[in-house]
This record gives sequence, C-alpha cells and structure tokens, in this order.
Amino acid sequence: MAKVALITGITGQDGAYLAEFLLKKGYIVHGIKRRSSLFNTERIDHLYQDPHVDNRNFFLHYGDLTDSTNLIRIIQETQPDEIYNLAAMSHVQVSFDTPEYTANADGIGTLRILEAIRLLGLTKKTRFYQASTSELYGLVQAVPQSETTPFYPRSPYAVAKLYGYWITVNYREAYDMYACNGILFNHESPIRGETFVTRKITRAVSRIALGMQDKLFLGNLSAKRDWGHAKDYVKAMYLMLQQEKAEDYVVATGVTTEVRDFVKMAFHHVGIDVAFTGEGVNEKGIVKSCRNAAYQLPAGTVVVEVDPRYFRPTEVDLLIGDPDKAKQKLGWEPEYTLETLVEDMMKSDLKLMKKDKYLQEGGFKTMNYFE
Ligand code: NDP
Ligand code: GDR
Repeated sequence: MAKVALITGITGQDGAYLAEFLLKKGYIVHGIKRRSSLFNTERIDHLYQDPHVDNRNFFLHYGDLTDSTNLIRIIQETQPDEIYNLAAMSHVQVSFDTPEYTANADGIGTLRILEAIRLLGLTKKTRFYQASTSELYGLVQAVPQSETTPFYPRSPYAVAKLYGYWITVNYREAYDMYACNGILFNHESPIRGETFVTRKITRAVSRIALGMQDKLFLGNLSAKRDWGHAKDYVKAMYLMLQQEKAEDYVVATGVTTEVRDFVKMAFHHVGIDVAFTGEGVNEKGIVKSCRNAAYQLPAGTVVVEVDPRYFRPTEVDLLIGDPDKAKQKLGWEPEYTLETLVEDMMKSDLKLMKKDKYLQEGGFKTMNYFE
C-alpha cells in the first residue's frame, strides 16, 4: 500500500520540492492550497494531474490554516500517514505589519492540525512534521545554534513559530504522538519567493547584467545567514518522519555568510566584480571591474544602495547552525554548497530575465514590481 502524505503550504517553495520528492518515493500526495483571485500553483503545475484520469496520486484541496473545520474535514477524508505542516505567513518583515494574522496562521494553525489529528483518533497513525525555524534563536545566545541552544525570538513571525514549536513538543509528550520539529535554517532555490533577500538579489543582479535595471536597493547588508538549498532540506523533513522515535532536529550547513557577500557572489557569476564602501545607510556597492559580455558597466558605477525601509524593528544578526544530530541520526548530508546554490539561482534567473527582456523588446508588457 502506498503511503499517504498531506502537505500544507504545497504551493510554496518547500511544499513544491517536498511533493515532487514524495511522489518519486511512491507516495500519494495531498496538498492544501488557498483560494486566490489569481492562479497560485505555478510551482506545482508540473505535478498537476487531470481529475478525469484514473490512478491519480496527486490531489489538491482548498483550505486554510485559520479554518479548523476545513482542516478536520481534509484530514478525515485523506487519512494521512504523514502530515507536513509547511503553511505559514513566512516573511519575517511582513510579520511586523500583520502580527495578529501571523500568530493565527503560524501559531494557532499548528495547534489546529494537531488537535484535528487527536479529535479524529489518528494519534497512532499519523506522523506530524512542523516547519520550525532558526528564527527561534533570534538574539544570539550561543553559536553554532543546536537543538539545545535557548530560543529568543525577535519578530512576530518567530514568536508565532515558538508557539508552534512548543505545542508540537507538548502533543508529542501529552498524547504520545509521533510529532517532530525540523529547526531549519534559511534555505533557498530558484523557486524561492521573490521578496526574500537571496532571490531578490539573484533576480536584480540578472536584470542589471542584462541592462534592464540600474540598481538594487537592500536593507541590512551585515546580517549573517546559514544558507542551504531547499532541495536538500526537504529530504531531511522526510527522514525525520521515518525514525523509530520522534525527535527535533536542526538542519543547516554550518557555514554563515553576510548578505553583502551573497551580493558579491551573485555579481561575480555574471562577470561583474563589486566592492562595498561606506557604512550603514551610506554603504554602496560599486563596480570594480566588469567582464560581462552582454552589458558593459564602467568601474565606479553604483549598483547597490541601502534603503532603510528594509531595516527590521528587531533584527536577527547571526545564524549559524550545527547540523551534527541530523547528520549522525538521520544520515542527512546536503549536496549543495553556497557556491552551487548561487549558481543554480543565477542560472535560472538569468534565463527568466532573458525571456522577460525578449518579451519587453517585442512590445509585450512584463512584470516590473520589485520589492
Ligand atoms: P513559502 O512562503 O514559499 O510558502 C508558504 C506556503 O504557505 C504557501 O503555500 C502559502 O500559500 C501557504 N500559506 C500561507 N498562509 C497560509 C494559510 N493561512 N493557510 C494555508 N496556507 C497558507 O515558504 P517556504 O516554502 O519557504 O517555507 C515553508 C515553511 O517552512 C514555512 O512554514 C516557513 O515559515 C518555514 N521555514 C522556512 C525556511 C526557509 O528558509 N525557506 C526556514 C525555516 C522555516 P500561498 O502560495 O497561497 O501564499
Ligand atoms: P529571513 O529571510 O528573515 O532570514 O527569514 P530574508 O531573506 O527575508 O532576510 C535575510 C536577511 O537579509 C536581510 N536583508 C533583507 N531581507 C529582505 N527580505 N529584503 C531586503 O531587501 C533585505 N536586505 C537585507 C534581512 O534583514 C535579514 O537579516 C527566512 C524566511 O524564509 C523565514 O520563513 C524562515 O523561518 C527563516 O528564513 C529561517
């Protein structure tokens, strides 16, 4: 019998990679998507199956983490062996603007699923994965951050995820459920949301290299993140649910990099070498030399500027994870390095932007909203 998985947040970056991964393993995959006035399934369109054909193994259901009865019905109908709770309002800066909604979806949403499993009598059948986050560590207490490092959340997003983390631990202990937290550090990919810093950078650098945009505006260039590839990280999610005993795991690369160095790496990929001068709001990224065949930029051109509106009221300065437990107990090993991650994202965005340029030159309207 094929195993059945239910993925919340299937239309997001991780949901798409995880669905693809589980389908390849022979799972029947159900996903929850939100109703939207525009199509929101671009990341999973390649997995779509015509509802009129037989032997389908991929199904989508309308739902929302803020709607208990909807979640109860979907879980009852699908009777999943594994639930991966990936749905969330996942943008840290946006959570300062929408704190109450973020608490509802990311915090109470987790409780709604756990409670649905309990009410439906599925505590012995259904294994539960919670998408916890390195944002829980927040204000640096110790590095590298491991499963035993104390938490100090620094945003409404992280505080909501703190509730999600502990309610998962509590249901594991109170009801003997198989429930795990994956404390995942930042992971990116060519399908990363466009307003997270890495994707914002790879898109803008591609456009600058093609002569479609002059400058990239960023916030805090000194923040340090432990960046991995989402394709590697969804494997760890799956492995966490295949063990004898449910536990919590850190998933990270163990390498940390400043935002400004990620910017330099992305520019380097297109033959533009950038140096940073100045400090804080006055810091600028300036072209040192340009070996870019498509678009020559004179030395001294300012291609990066700091815009304080991207500063956060409370920032997380330094994240560096210790993935030792995941490596030892799960046998997890990432395949990508930061260099191959940047390469993967840059290749993909260059291709997308070339297409965009072609359409623009042909007189067709293209997307020009870059936050
Ligand atoms: P994305 O933002 O790409 O995807 C989030 C998903 O959640 C989307 O499918 C979105 O739907 C859905 N969603 C948002 N709100 C609701 C809601 N109220 N009800 C139902 N679905 C909802 O995030 P990622 O794929 O990057 O991350 C997956 C999970 O992992 C998130 O919980 C995130 O907080 C967490 N995480 C991510 C890390 C990362 O570096 N990527 C690191 C650590 C944790 P729609 O497409 O309609 O917007
Ligand atoms: P993060 O990711 O907040 O770590 O949360 P993001 O890419 O948004 O920010 C990383 C760092 O870059 C700095 N930064 C900017 N960030 C954005 N978005 N836009 C900018 O212009 C910019 N300039 C500088 C930020 O201040 C920050 O320090 C991500 C999300 O996926 C969460 O859901 C997840 O839990 C964590 O990673 C782990």
